[in-house]
Amino acid sequence: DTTEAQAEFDARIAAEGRIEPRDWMPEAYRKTLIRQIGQHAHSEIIGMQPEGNWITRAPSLKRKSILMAKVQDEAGHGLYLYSAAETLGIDRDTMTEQLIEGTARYSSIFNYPTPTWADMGAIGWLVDGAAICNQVPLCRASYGPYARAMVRICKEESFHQRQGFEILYELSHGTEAQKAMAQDAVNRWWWPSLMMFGPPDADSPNSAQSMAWKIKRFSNDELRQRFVDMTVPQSEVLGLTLPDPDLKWNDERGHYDFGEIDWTEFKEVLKGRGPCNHLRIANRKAAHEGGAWVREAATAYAVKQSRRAVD
Ligand code: FAQ
Repeated sequence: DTTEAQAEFDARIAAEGRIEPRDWMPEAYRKTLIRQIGQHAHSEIIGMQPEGNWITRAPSLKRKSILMAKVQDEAGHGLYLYSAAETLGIDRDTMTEQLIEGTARYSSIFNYPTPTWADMGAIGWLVDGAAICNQVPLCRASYGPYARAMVRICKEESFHQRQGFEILYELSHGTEAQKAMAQDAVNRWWWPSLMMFGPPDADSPNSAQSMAWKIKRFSNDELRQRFVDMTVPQSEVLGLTLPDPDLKWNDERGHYDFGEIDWTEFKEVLKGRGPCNHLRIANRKAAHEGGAWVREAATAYAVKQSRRAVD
């Protein structure tokens, strides 16, 4: 009986319990999770491209091996997240189709280019930093498989953030040209990183319901503020400036004030008109098509093995 199942679901959420794949859940809860976890998985997979761009050009063998490991971690995160989404009744092929056709979203941040090595530092420091702020509370999301996937992902993101900070620290304490390159990367990545948290609370159609379901634990603006507060002191250690003249400590609020985000740019990127949207999808499509023979071979092998098991 649905009313009884709904009451049980509500009670579980109220008691900070976890919803598991076989439990009854409202269809809208399932849909929201498929949307958010799917977008999150796509972000990890598309997010391999901006950094993948530098693997062949990393400045040393050590830097190259660290970067390769980071990009592989991102692939791993994408795979755990696709698996978590699959427990809700959608399959990975369908999600991949949606991504390639352009009907599924992924994070706006991965539509910006990476013209210099310092971008690897800025992505680690700012993009992974923002990802951690957003994702640590998701370790307590009400849906079990998502929350559990987040625990390992957050540990790896913390390491990624440190490695980005270290790249920028080295550059900002290097030659004038290196410091200028680090500053330029920070100038380009700062505002798009703030956009990762999503629209302002007043324009966030999904927040209220997702918070009531305890999928999201904090609002977009709350997490954005947390990120700013965490990052400003780190920028001081780096000796780099954040490109916002309005950024200053507000004693009364106990937070940093910051300038107005360009929401027109955010909306343009979401509509597919960011600097690299076309390239990212074209690359993903080519990789998917290029990998078709691997999927076919794996399926043929699995069929053969299962026949053997029967014989
Ligand atoms: N980009 O009502 P809300 C990473 C969409 S980190 C694109 O506020 P919600 C690690 C939103 O989907 C990046 N779209 O939505 C890494 C919705 O559209 P829809 C991935 C955005 O869901 C680091 C509409 O706007 N992290 O990959 C964005 O309650 C380095 C209205 O927004 C996650 O996905 C955006 N920035 O809150 C990898 C975290 N913001 O579906 C490689 C999990 C909003 O209604 C290298 N996700 N939209 O058409 C979340 O926490 C939430 O989904 C939010 C959005 C906070 C992103």
